[in-house]
Amino acid sequence: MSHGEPTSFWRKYIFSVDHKVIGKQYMLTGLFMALVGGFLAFGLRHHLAWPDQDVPLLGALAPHQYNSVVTMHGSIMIFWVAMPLLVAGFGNYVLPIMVGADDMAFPRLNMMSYWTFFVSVVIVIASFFVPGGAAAGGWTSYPPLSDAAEMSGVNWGVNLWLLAVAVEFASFLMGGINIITTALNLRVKGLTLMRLPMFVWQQIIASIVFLLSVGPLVAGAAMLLLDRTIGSGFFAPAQGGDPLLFQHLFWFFGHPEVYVLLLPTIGIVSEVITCNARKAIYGYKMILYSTIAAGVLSFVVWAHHQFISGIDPRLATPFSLTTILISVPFAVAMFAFLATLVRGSIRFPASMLFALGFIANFFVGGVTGVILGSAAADIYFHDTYFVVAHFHYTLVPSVFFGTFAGIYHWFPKMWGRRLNETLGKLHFLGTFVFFNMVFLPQFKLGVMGHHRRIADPSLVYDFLKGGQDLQVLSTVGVIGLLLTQVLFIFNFFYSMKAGKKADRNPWQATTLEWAAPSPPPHGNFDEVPQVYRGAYEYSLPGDGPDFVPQWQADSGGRTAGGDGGSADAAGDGRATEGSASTDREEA
Ligand code: HEM
Ligand SMILES: [Cu+2]
Repeated sequence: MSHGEPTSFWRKYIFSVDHKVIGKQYMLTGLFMALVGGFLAFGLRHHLAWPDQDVPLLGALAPHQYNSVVTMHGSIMIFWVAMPLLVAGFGNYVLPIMVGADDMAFPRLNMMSYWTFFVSVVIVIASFFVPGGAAAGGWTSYPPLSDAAEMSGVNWGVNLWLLAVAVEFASFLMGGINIITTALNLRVKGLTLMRLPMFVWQQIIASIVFLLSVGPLVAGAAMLLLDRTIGSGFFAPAQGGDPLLFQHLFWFFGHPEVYVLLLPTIGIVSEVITCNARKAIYGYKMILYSTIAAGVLSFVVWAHHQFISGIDPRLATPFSLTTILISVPFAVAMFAFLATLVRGSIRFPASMLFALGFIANFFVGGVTGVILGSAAADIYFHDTYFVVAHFHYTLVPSVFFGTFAGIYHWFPKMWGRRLNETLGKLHFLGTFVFFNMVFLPQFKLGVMGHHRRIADPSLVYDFLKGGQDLQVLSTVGVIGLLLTQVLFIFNFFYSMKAGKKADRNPWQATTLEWAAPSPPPHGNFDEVPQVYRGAYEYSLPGDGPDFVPQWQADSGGRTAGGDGGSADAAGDGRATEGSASTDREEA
């Protein structure tokens, strides 16, 4: 665990084993890939709105190129943006400090996982430049489209895509082991499981779900690669194979994966909301057990992606039921967030706005998911823009609203300086308005019956031609959305160098990362902290600050009201604190 402070430039910034450097590496790589994925989205939308014009930089998109762009947009956003930002970026930077550790449990493995990830980035970028272009079988890579080069017109692109995905999974397997071990084994004295900040819990659950779900897809990817290279025929009906098998292997991973992206954001939003409402999170245990239940349930919903793929119709009802059931634990979390706000003394920094924006938008994604979960409705909506709108209303809030909430919240810790709040608020406003402008019209298009993944929009049925205005509206929205991000990029790099200096605890928060200097030195803390209470003791009555941080021994006799995080600290835990505080005075 402990390792000396690095001295050379290479060991300090490039091949670093310090979790903070690795966290930043993941975050910057993820943000860079977001530019690539965002630009591809712009390319798609440009083509859909004005099919006969050239897309800037990409040229006129021929159908097979359109397919490549869709595929690479989706894959990059999920595997090379969401995963490195939410799981690896925040997980690496924030989690060890939150549990009071001086680094991750396995620092060298951690470095290896980042550089393995980096190799996958190089492979996936290279795949754009090989003959035939990048993969074009969809991010789901279903055979037969992905099985033989004749099907999608792409050969090397698909091989490289499969390789890149496999390498990135190897990287995240290492990362997941590190996160779970660090969170469970490196907790400082006093940090019992029920005192863990919600963010730490959500990272643990997400990592477990990822580790358990990824195996089948790695197998599927390997089988597909063998089909393509040595003609094994696992998924080729002519050789006795079955393409449906791949769909099962893919979605057994694919659906849990969307929760792997959602759970860290639930963690981030928990921290931001409770801190800025100055209230203990409502229903700490309820949120915890609900999200564990959702993690378990996520393994038995996958076939809702296959309602019309030719599975036994008798299977549709059980999968409908589990799908609709899984909305309950997430609804519980959302209502708990709302209850946390009730009678709070709410502040609205940019982080809080993004957290609230997450709730509002994710609500739309969740409710439309319940609609699609019903097999009968999905038969109509399958593969229409309704689905595109639905999953973007879940993914964009999780990935971007969550990431932005986290960055605005933890930036002062990470760089020792503060982001500009006015720019942050404008950034939120633009992101919120334009995001809705992009995807709200697509629900209407979907209800009209407009299919997605149509490379040549001029070929749509006549009755859909009236939907073209909605396509244009959506595209104008994405231009606004992308331009708005310039505010963030500027703010990010400018504030890193010239922002207002931040002290240790600029948000008056309670969890351990705020006990460390901003930015934390190698080893994180001046002295090993100790935890005396639950994670969220806010709005305390009496004089002085309205909160007592986890590392403070003496609360001056004030007791937290509210629910949840304070549960075990408010009870008999308190009786032993007298002795704990003497320990601290001696130290
Ligand atoms: C910046 C805003 C975004 C825009 C304008 C956008 C736009 C699009 C468009 C036009 C499609 C093609 C739909 C179709 O024809 O089927 C698409 C597909 C997709 N997007 Fe996005 N997207 C955005 C953000 C995201 C994010 C943040 C994620 C995930 C983290 C994401 C994940 C996907 C996936 C998985 C697909 C399906 C790809 C496929 O069909 O293979 N998108 N997006
Ligand atoms: Cu699903």
